[in-house]
Amino acid sequence: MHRRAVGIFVLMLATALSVGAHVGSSDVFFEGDAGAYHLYVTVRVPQVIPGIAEIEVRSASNDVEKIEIVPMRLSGAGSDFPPTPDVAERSKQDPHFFTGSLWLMESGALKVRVSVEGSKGKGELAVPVPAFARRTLPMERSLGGLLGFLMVFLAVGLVFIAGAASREGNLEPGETPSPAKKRRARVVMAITAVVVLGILFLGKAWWGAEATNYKRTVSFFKPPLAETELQNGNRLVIRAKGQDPEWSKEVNMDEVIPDHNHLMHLFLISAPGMDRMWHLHPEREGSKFVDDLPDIPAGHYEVFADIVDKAGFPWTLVGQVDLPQINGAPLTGDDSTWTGTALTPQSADASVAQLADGGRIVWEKGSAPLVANTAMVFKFKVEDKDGNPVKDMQQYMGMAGHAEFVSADMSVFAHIHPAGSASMAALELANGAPNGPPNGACGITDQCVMPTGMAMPMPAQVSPEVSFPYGFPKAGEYRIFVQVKRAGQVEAGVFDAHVQ
Ligand SMILES: [Cu+2]
Repeated sequence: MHRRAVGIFVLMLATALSVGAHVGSSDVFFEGDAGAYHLYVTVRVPQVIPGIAEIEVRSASNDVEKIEIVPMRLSGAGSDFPPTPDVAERSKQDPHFFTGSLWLMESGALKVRVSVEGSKGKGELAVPVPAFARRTLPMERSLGGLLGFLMVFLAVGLVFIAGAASREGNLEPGETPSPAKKRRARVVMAITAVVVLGILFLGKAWWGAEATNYKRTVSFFKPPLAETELQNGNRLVIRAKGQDPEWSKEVNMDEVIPDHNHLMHLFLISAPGMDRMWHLHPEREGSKFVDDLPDIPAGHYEVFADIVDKAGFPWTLVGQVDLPQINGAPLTGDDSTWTGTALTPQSADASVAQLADGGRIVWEKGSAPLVANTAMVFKFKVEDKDGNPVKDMQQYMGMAGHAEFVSADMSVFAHIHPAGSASMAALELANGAPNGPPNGACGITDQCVMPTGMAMPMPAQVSPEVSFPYGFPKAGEYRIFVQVKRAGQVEAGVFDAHVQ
């Protein structure tokens, strides 16, 4: 009952707000190692904060005996002193699967620490969780009616009880109250009514103050917009325009931190249809970002710009831009592009994407339908023109691949890596890099985040198989852009998916 009361209070205070990390896709998906144990972790972030996050952990091996989970701040004060962890419950049907619920008490850059015990000893990892309120949960009308009725009943009852106590409190049984006592009782009732009304008034004022205060603290999480401007024919300028004045105070664009080699990952996707896509890396100039665009046909483009603030909170700035024909510089560095056919519902669920050299990327999709709100592992195999696994795979920005999951209406945009949906910068912070992204240190997975401008060490072999843990947030048509690098060339396989 007490929990329910707290819940009602929280529901009433929560205010309407929307996305932060990614767009329309707030759950966190993760794949990585806790010591000797390979884990898949999903964190279902609550719609309101404070709220309950649902944690799902799947172990790849069957030697796990116990899993403990605890929420903490991602970095800074509080990140070293966790509360007592909860023990995740093992599924009776599936011994590899563990679940638990955690209260997230504050907004911002948090992490969930997962500790594993088993026959191979102990292991630990941390999954970054951007926590933010996303919607209003209005009070149900029936509940409001019931509470209103109870309030009136109690208030009126209190007045009558006070009157009766004064009038008949010290009468003998059977005795009738004197006119003087009746008069006094009426005065007591009037005073009680004034006091009760006063308490109700003060209560309403307190409630209103709390609600305003809550609104002020969470309104920070209104996502900033990407404001674009084209200068000198091919220079795109991107500014973050906070929808709330508090935003620019909280996120200083001068203090964003590099996330897999770049301060910003900019995606331009043609709309509607998504038949063209660019993945670019603008440079920062003061508090704005600029990019000298490559050749781009005239058209309408959706803009998604990923940045990570110094606390490790990932932001996707969203905007649109109408571009004239751009005659620009050739693509350089990590910049890449893809052109193909438009997304149509009929073309849904393709599992093979042809590459320019006759090779292809094959999505090992399996026969099961794609279902929303289900954690999945998306596996892709890169083959040469003879159907053999390619041997020329390289790291692309420190990883075997990058994938963008985009819904047909552009209301969902998620930039995913083999380690999952968390930004690489946040993963490094969560797992103990004290001063932001480390200098070439590798985190819990074998993916290394390198500071901007440093040469990437080329590992001997990058597997021609790349996988991404993710789950579609809602039903509909999606396009998945899978980007890999082969022999110095970035290639994209594009897959359309119908999600139930
Ligand atoms: Cu990426």
